[in-house]
Amino acid sequence: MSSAITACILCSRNCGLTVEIQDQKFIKILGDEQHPVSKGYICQKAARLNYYQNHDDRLQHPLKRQADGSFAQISWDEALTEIAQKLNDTKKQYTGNTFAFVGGGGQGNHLGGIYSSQLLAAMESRFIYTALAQEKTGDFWVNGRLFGNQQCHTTEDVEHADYVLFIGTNPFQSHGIVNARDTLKAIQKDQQRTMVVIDPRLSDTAKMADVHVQLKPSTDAFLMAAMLSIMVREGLHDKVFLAEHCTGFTALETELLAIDVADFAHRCDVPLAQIEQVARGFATAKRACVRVDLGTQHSLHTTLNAYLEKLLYLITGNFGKKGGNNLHTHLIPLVSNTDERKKGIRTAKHKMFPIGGLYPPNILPDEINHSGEDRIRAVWVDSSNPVSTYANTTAYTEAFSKLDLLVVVDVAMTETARLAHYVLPAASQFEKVEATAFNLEFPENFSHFRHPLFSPLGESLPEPEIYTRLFEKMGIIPQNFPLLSTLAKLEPKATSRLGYMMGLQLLFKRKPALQKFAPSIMYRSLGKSLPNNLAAAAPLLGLTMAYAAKYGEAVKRAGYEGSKKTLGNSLFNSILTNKSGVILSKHEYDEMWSLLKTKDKRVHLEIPEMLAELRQLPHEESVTNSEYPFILMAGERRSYNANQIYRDAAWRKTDVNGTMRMHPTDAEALGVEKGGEVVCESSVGSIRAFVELDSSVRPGVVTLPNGYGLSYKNGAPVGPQLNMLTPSDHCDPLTKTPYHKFVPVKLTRVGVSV
Ligand SMILES: Nc1nc2c(c(=O)[nH]1)N[C@H]1C(S)=C(S)[C@@H](COP(=O)(O)OP(=O)(O)OC[C@H]3O[C@@H](n4cnc5c(=O)[nH]c(N)nc54)[C@H](O)[C@@H]3O)O[C@H]1N2
Ligand SMILES: Nc1nc2c(c(=O)[nH]1)N[C@H]1C(S)=C(S)[C@@H](COP(=O)(O)OP(=O)(O)OC[C@H]3O[C@@H](n4cnc5c(=O)[nH]c(N)nc54)[C@H](O)[C@@H]3O)O[C@H]1N2
Ligand code: SF4
Ligand SMILES: [Mo]
Repeated sequence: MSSAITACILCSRNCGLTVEIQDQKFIKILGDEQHPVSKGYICQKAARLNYYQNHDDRLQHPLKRQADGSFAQISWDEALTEIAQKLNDTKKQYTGNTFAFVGGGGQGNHLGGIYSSQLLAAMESRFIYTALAQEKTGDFWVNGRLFGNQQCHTTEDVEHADYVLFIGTNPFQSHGIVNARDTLKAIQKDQQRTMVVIDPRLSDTAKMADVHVQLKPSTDAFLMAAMLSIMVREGLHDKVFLAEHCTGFTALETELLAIDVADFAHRCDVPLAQIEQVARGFATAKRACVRVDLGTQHSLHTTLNAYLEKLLYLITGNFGKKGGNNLHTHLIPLVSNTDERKKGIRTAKHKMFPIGGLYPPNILPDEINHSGEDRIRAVWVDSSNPVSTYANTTAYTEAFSKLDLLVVVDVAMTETARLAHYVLPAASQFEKVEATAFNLEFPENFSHFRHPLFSPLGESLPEPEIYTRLFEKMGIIPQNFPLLSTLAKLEPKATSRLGYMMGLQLLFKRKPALQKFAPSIMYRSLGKSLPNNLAAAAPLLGLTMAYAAKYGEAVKRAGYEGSKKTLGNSLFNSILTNKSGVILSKHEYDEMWSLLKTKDKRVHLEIPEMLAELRQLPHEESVTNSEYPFILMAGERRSYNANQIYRDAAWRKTDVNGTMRMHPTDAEALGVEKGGEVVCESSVGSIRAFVELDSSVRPGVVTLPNGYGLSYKNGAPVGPQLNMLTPSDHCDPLTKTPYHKFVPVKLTRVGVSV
C-alpha cells in the first residue's frame, strides 16, 4: 500500500485528496489538507472513486465496429491509421466544416482538452459542441456585452459576503462554491449574515436559509426585474459606483422604473413584501454577492436571467470588492471570445453562431440530418456521453447512426461509444497526468496539476499520446523535433527555458501552420526532458509564461521569484513539483478592473437585446399546456449522482432508482402511493419512474435526478433516462441552451406500490 495525492474528478470544485492505493485500487480516500483551496474538505461522493477507476465498462483496447454491429479489437496503429485516412478524406472531399468535435473535458480532465482541441485545427473545422454550451453560454454572451469579452467570467465571494443570494442553485448538494457545506453552515450560524435562496423547491440549501423565496418555476426574470425596480425606485442603487465604473445606467433605469412590480410579484407567486425585503436587504448589505446555476440557466429566459442576475450586484456596487462578485484570471482558458457578427462562423442548418467559441448541443442532430452538402458527416466525441446527456436521446441516437464516421474517446463503454465506428480507450484520470481548468478564484487563484497514481489499464493511452499520434498519422506534424529536443535538454536546471521557447518561436516563424499544434510539439520535444513521465505537462509552460507576463505583480505576491523572462518558468516548475496544488497569483481588489476588456474600462450596462426582452415580459402569457400539465425539473443534483462519471449503479448508497419527487396532493389526485410507479411522457418520449411523496416541491411540479439511466454492462438502464424526455427545440432562442428545468409532461399511474 502507498500514499499519494490527487483530486476528486466529480464536480468543478476538484477538491484535493490524499489516498492510500494498492493494486490499481483506492483503499482509503481523504481530503488533502495541503490543497490551497479545499484544505481537507470533501463530500460523500469522493469516497466512492473506485467505482470510476475499476469497473466492467472500462475500455482496454481500441475497438472497431464490424458489419454485424459487434466490436472487434484492433491495434492502436491500425485504428489511428484508418481514422487518420478517413478524416483526411472527409476534409478533402467535403471540407473540414463537415466535421464536428463534441466534448473535450469533463469535470476534471482539462489537460487532455488542450490536446484534443488541436483536432479542430487539424480538420480545419470550427465546430465544437460542448456541455458548457448547454448551460453557461447565456452567461458568457452577457459577459461579452457587459465586460467586453466572453472570457471575462465572474466568481462570487460567498465566504466573505454578509448577504448571499443563491438563485437556482443548491450548493449543499451540487457544491460549486468553496467547501460548500462548511461555507453554508458558517453563514447559517452567523446572525450577522443573511442567506437567501430563490428556488421553487425547498432544497437542502433552502432549508438552511434565512429567507426562502419559493417562486413559480421559470419566473426568475420577473422576480429579479422586480427586485431591481424596487432598488432604483427606492434609490438603493450605488450612484457613486455607477458613475465611476459603468455606462448605460440611464437607459436601464428608465426600463426598470416602467415595471409594474406588483404584477411581476403576482406572476412569480411570491408576496410583494418578501421581494421588497430581499431587494432592500441585498442593496443595503455591506458586502453582498449572487451565485446562480442551472435553476436560472436551464429555465425560461436563460439569457435575460444572466443579465438581470449580474445587474443585481452591479447596480448595488457589489463588484470588484471582498464579499462581492469579481472577475478572475485563468491559467487554462475554458472558452474563447467570439463576435457573432463575424462572417463564416454559422452552422449550416440553424445558422447558429458560436458563443465563447462553442456551439450548442441542442442543434447538432439537426446539423447532421440537414440535407445540404455542408451537413455534419463525421463526429469525434471525447469525455462526453451526448447520447445520454444532451437533449433528446432519440434524436441523438438517430442522427449519430447516420454518420459516415463516429469516433469516441472515453475511459468507458458508454451509450455513445456503442454507436461508434471506432472506440478509443483513454487512460483514467488517475492513470495519467491531468489538470483542471476550473480555477475560477479571485483575488487568489490556484492551479492543481495531478501526477499519475496507477499505470494505464490494458492498452489504454492518455489523450496527449492519442492525439499526437493521430496528427502524426494525418501527416500534420512531423514525428521528431531534434533541434527543440536538444534545446530542452540543454537547460537541465530549467532556470528559464528561454532557449527552448526561442527555438519554438523560430519553428513557428518558419512554419506558421505548425503553431496551432504547439501542445503536441511541446509534448514531443520539451516533454521528453521533463521528470517522471510528466511529458504531457509541457504545454503548460506556454500558459504559465503568458500568465506571468500578464499578471507579473500578482504572481510575485504569491511568492514566485524571477525576472520578466523567468517568472513564468518558475511558476511552471512549482506547478509540476507541488502535488497538492499551488496559489498562482494574489491580486488586490482594485486590480480587478484591469481584467475588464471594454476599451473604456467600464461596465456597459445597456444591452439593447436584453432590454427589449425585459420590455416584453409583461405581455407574456403564462405558460400552461393542457396536454402536458406537469412541469418536470429534469436534472436535480442529489447525494448520489455525479453526471455520468460513475456507470455502475452500485456506487449509490441511497436513491438507487432515482425517484421522482411529487407533491402529496398531486400523488393523491393521480392515485399514486409512495413507491408507486408512473409513466412520465413529454412531447418527444416517455419513461417510467418511482414516486417519492415530497412536499418540498410545489404542486404541479415534479423532479427527477441528473446522471441516471445508464446501461452498465449493456444491461437495462437503471433510473430515469432523462433526455428521452427533453425536446431539442425546447431551448433559449438566442443561445439554444435547453430548458431542462421546465419540461412539460403528462403523468399516469402504472401500478401498485413496489
Ligand atoms: N451531486 C451532484 N453534484 C453536481 C452534479 C451532479 O450530477 N451531482 N453536477 C455538476 C454540474 S455539471 C453542474 S452544472 C452543477 C449544477 O448545480 P445546481 O444548478 O446547483 O443543481 P440543480 O439541482 O440542477 O439545480 C439547482 C436548483 O435549481 C432549482 N430550480 C429549478 N427550476 C428553477 C427555476 O425556475 N428557478 C430557480 N430559481 N430555481 C430553479 C432546483 O429546484 C434546484 O434546487 O452541479 C454540479 N454538481
Ligand atoms: N436532462 C438533463 N440533462 C443534462 C443535465 C441536466 O441537468 N438535465 N445536466 C447537464 C450538464 S450541466 C452537464 S455538465 C452535462 C454533462 O454531461 P457530459 O458532458 O456528457 O459529461 P459527463 O456526464 O461528465 O460524462 C463524461 C464522460 O467522460 C468520460 N470520462 C471520464 N474521465 C475521462 C477521461 O479521463 N478521458 C476521457 N476521454 N473520458 C473520460 C466518462 O466515462 C463519461 O462518459 O450533462 C448535461 N445533461
Ligand atoms: S464531488 Fe465535488 S465537492 Fe465532492 S469531493 Fe468531489 S470535487 Fe469535492
Ligand atoms: Mo454542468
